[in-house]
Amino acid sequence: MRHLPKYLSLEEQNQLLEMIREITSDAPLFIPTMPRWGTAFSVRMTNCGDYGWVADKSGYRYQSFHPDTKKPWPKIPTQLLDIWHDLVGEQWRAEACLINYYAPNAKMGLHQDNDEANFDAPVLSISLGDDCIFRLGGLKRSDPTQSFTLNSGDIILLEKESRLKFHGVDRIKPNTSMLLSKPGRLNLTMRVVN
Ligand SMILES: O=C(O)CCC(=O)C(=O)O
Ligand SMILES: [Mn+2]
Repeated sequence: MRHLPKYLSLEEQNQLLEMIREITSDAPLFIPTMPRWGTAFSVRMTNCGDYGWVADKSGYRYQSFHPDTKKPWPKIPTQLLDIWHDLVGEQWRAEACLINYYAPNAKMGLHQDNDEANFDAPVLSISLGDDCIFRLGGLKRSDPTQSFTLNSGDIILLEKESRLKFHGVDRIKPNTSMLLSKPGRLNLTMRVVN
């Protein structure tokens, strides 16, 4: 896994925040639920791009429209596509950008990103707002894991051998950043879907 600490300046982070506000006014955060049991995630989500990742009783999948409004997802803003191209190159086109919002008590269990058709393309993930404890494991759920802090403006890339590594967010460290107007964290995860 590639970790680029403080990749984004404060100005760039604020620009992204403004774009996220516009996206969420068109495509509001929704509450994803676990397949089968219907238990709610602690994270709130929305998306932009050709496809968005959703989770509900019927499963985990990508779809081209918001699960509540049924409207197509907003486009991925140019600034985000520029970051993608700077780090990933021109070979791949980002088709989906998942936006995760973590309130102070939210977390994300250990999982693989494997709902995409192709694992050759990297996954690019941006952290904004409060720090979090990120956990990275191996290719098997039972492999040893290590944890480290992600700060606002950090980018990580799951690529090559690390593309399918298990990962998750143990917890948020509230009030470690002043970027958002209230405690919490935003994560933007860009992926190639098809
Ligand atoms: O919030 C993060 O840093 C990770 C999010 C994530 O792994 C995902 O949405 O698949
Ligand atoms: Mn993930």
